[in-house]
Amino acid sequence: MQHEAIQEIAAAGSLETLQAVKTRYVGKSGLVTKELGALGKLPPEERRARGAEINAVRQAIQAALDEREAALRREALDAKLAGEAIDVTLPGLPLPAGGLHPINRVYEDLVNIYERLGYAVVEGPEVEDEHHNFEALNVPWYHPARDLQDTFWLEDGRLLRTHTSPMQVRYMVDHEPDLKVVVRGKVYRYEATDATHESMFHQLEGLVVGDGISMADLKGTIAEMARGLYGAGARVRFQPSYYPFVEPGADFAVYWDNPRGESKWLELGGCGMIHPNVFKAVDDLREAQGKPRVYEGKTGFAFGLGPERIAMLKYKIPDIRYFYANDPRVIGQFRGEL
Ligand code: FA5
Repeated sequence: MQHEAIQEIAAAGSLETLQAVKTRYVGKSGLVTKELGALGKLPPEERRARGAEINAVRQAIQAALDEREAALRREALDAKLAGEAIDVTLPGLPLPAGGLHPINRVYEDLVNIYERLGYAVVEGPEVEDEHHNFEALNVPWYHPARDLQDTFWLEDGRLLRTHTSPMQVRYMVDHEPDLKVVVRGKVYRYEATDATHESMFHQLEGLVVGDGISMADLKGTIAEMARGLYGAGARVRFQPSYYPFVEPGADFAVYWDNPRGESKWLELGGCGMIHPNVFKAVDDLREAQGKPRVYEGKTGFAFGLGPERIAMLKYKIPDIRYFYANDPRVIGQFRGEL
């Protein structure tokens, strides 16, 4: 019986089978247990020897059971660990990586330059009212300059801002001079699109107000930006221009000079010295809110430019409409480069 039991124990491939073997031999009504129970029927002189014999068998079986159980538990644990192990030598699965849109990259470059110069950076509402977008910027309803900017009107009389300049007004109403701020955000114009014009595009607006701010400060600031974008040798050009909210006004271009021979003047935006009528409109709005009039007699400059132009040259994108057409082949080129 011992021999059979040991064989069955060795053959038990699982803890369940082993448990069944255990029950059959040493369980309450197992074979060994029964033998022990039968001892009482033996004559007393045989009982002692037979008892010792059966006990030895029981101990041998029990020892084999314990050993097998430990082995089976070890195997189960090993198998579990092996199943959970991570093979660090396997090649990883490629994960699709995102990337920054080229316009946001240009914005980051620009904002870094202005933050270094101590400017605050803000955004502002894309849905504007007529007063902030036009009137307060010295563009009354009858003014021919309104024709320069065709506007998307909302049914409630508001509009999609046609430039970031209304934020000049909002920022001055909320802050007292001296101040330096750049505004980033989307603007909208109702116009036919072509390779360099979109109906939704972006602007970066700059505004500096204080005492004795001059055109020289404006030119120095634009030149500093150009150097930040295109390196120490960057050149800037100013040409007289007209915007109702500045006097004098100018358009500025930077010389894009690179070793691949793609050098050219890049018309970037408009700028000028803040028109006194804008300061007056700001003080009127402040007064209506119970704030002191603090802009009369101040001087300042503003500028506004389109980051699309910079991005088109920098990333060799020939048509502005590619930026927003959601063609994955365009945006996909910027994947993973953060
Ligand atoms: C303005 O929008 C003025 N607010 C800029 C300004 C600010 C002048 C402060 C003076 C003081 P303009 O309409 O020229 O100006 O637009 C400024 C820049 O936006 C342009 O130089 C150009 O880079 C970009 N831009 C204008 N229209 C479009 C368009 N349809 N698509 C893409 N970029 C455009």
